[in-house]
Amino acid sequence: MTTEESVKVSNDEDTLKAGIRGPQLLEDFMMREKMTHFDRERIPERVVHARGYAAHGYFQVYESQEKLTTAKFLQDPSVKTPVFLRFSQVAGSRGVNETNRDVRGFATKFYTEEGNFDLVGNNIPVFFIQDGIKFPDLIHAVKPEPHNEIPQGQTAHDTFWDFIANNQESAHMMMWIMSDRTIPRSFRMMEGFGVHTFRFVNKEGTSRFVKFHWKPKLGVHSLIWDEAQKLGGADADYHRRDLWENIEAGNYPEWELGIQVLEEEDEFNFDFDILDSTKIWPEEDVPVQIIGKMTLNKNVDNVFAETEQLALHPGNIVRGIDFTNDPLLQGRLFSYTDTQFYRVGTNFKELPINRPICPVHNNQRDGAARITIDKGQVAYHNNSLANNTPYTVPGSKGGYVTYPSAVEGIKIRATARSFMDHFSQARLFWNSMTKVEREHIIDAFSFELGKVNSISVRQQVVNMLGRISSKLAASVARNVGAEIPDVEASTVTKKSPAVSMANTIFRPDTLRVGVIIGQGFNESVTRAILNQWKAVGLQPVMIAKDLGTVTGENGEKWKVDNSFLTGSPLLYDGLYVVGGDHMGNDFIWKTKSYVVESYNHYKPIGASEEASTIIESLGIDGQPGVLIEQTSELFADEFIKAMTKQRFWARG
Ligand code: HDD
Repeated sequence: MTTEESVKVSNDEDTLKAGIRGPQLLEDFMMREKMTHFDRERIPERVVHARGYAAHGYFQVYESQEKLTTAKFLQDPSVKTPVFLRFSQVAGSRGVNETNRDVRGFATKFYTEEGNFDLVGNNIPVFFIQDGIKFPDLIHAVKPEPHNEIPQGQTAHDTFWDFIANNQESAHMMMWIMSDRTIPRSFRMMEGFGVHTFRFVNKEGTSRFVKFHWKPKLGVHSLIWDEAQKLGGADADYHRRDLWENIEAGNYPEWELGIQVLEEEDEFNFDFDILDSTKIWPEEDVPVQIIGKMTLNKNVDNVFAETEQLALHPGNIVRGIDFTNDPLLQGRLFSYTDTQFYRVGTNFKELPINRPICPVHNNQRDGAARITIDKGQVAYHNNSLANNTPYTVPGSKGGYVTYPSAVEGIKIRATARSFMDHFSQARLFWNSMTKVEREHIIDAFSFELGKVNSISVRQQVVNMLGRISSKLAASVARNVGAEIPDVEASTVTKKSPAVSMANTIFRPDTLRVGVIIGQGFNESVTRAILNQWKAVGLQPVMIAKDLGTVTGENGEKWKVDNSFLTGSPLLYDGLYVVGGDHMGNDFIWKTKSYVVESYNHYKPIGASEEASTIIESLGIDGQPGVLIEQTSELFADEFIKAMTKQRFWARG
C-alpha cells in the first residue's frame, strides 16, 4: 500500500497521535490524504436516469450500408466496433430498487473508427413531450414531490398525473408506460429505440430519414406487477444481478440493430408528423430492416470509473448520420453536454470510458483536471508556426459536413398543427393489445390513479383516457371511483401487431428454474431431467430447506444454491418440485408457499411423482402449465415447452 504520492504505508489503522492515548496530529499526511479523498468520493447523480448499469461489447454490421450512409461502422461486416451500453431507470435516485414501474434507458456508445456515436434511447419508442423546453417540467412532476420527497422512483403520485392530464401529448407514451414494458423481466429482454428521427447521408450526399431499433434475440418479456413490487424487496438489484451473472456465465446478450428508412419525398405522406417524438412509424407501414448485431460480452471492472462517469450525448454523431428538426431532439442536443460539465467536469471527454478510440486533435486546452499534456507552442487556428496543424478535413476526405437541409420561416414559439393529434396512436396501441395486455394496462392505470390523492386529477386523467377508448376509461373510472367521461373516443381501428409483446420471440435459454430437492431425492432421474434442460439453456437453481448439501437416495451429495430463506419463488421463471423420501412438514409447508406464489404469477410448475401430492393438496393439478412427471424424458420436454411459453394466463 502506498499513498497517492507513492510513499509506502506502514500502518493504515492508527492515526498519528501525541502519546498512546493522546490527541491526533495534523501532520499525519496519510490520514489527511485518505480522509480528504473520501470526503469527495461522490459526484452529483444524474438528474434523470440516476440508477443504471452497463456492460461492454461490440457491434457488427451484417452487410455494408453504403447505399444509405457513409457511417464508417456500418460499412464492413468484418469490423467489430466496441460499444458500451448503459441501461437505466428514469425517475428514481441512484439507490432505487430496480423493478419499479419506469421507462428504462437504453443508451449505447459506439467507439467507431471515425469518432464516438451515442445512441441514447429508451425501451419505449415514443416520449412524453414534443419539445425539449418541457423536459424540466416533466421531470419535476415525476420526481418525488418536493415538500416531502415521496414517492421514490414511482409515477404513482399526484404531481406526475397532474402533469399528464395537463400535457396531453403524453397520452400515447402513457399507454406504453402502463403496459408491462415498464416492468421488464431483464435488461436482456428489452427492446431499445432511438426514438427520434435522424438522418442517414450517403456519399452522394443523399439524405433519408431513419429511426433506430434494437431487437433482443431473447424476445421482449416482462414481469407482472405483483411480482415486480415484491421483487423490490426480494432483490433490489434484480436487473443488474441478472445482467452481471449472465455475462459472467458466458450468456452474452444480443440485440439486432434495425432501421426504418424513409425517403425525403415521403416526409409528408403520413397522418402524423415524422418529426414528432410522440409518434411511432408503425412497422407494418415502414418495415424494420435488420442491419447488424450488438453483443455484450464483458462486465465493467469498476462501476464508478465506467458506468457512473460515462457521459452520453445524442449530439455525438459521426459522418453519415445527422439530426433532423425534431424539436425534442434539438432540446436534448443542448442539455446533455451541459449536464456532463456539471456532473463530471470540464474535461469529462478525456476519461477512459468517454474518449474515442481514434486520436483527438484540436485547440481545446486546459480546464480543471486536464489529463492530456498538450505539446507545442501553438494552440490556435489558422497558424503558420505549426504548419496550420491541426488541419481541417474536407468532406471528400472524411470531414464531418452538416447535411444542407433547407430552412425557412419566421422566428416563432409555437407548436406545429401536425403535432396536435395526441390520441390516434394511443388508440392504435390499445387496439393492438391482447386481452391480457389490456387487463394489465387497466390495472396499471387503476393502481397509479388509485395512489393519486386529488379527486380532480384522477378525473382529469380518466377524461383523457376517454379520448383514447371509452372501454378503457370506463374500467379505470370504476376502479378509482371516478365518473365515466362523456367524451368522444378516437375512432382509429388500425392495429400494429408489432407493438404487442404477445408477438415477440419465445425461447427458453437463460430462464431460471427453481428446483426444490429434499433428502432422499432421486439423483439419476433428476440429473437426466436437468441435463435435458441445460442443453436448451435453462438455468436450474437448486433449492432446499437449508444451505449446504442434500443427500439423494443413492448417497450422492448435491450442492444447494438457495435455501427457502435465501431464495424466493420470485427469483425463478419456473419451479420444479422434486421433493424426496423424507419430506417433513416444514419442507412441505415452505414448498407449498413457493408453489402458490409461482402459480399466482402464472409460471410453469413441475413436480416429480413423489411431490405430486403437494400439488394435488393445493388443488392446482391439471391447471395449464402445471405438469406432473410421468416418464422423465417426456416430462423434461413438456416442461421446456412450458418454460418457453413462460406464462399461463388461462389459469382458473
Ligand atoms: Fe434524456 C439522460 C434518454 C429526452 C436530458 N436520457 C438520459 C439517459 C437516457 C436518456 C438513456 C441516460 C444516459 C446515461 O445512461 O448516462 N432522454 C432520453 C430519451 C429521450 C430523452 C430516449 C427522448 C426521446 N433527455 C430528454 C430531453 C432532455 C433530456 C428532452 C432535455 C432537454 N437526459 C437528459 C439529461 C441527462 C439525460 C439531463 C441526465 C444525465 C445525463 O443526461 O447524462 O441531460
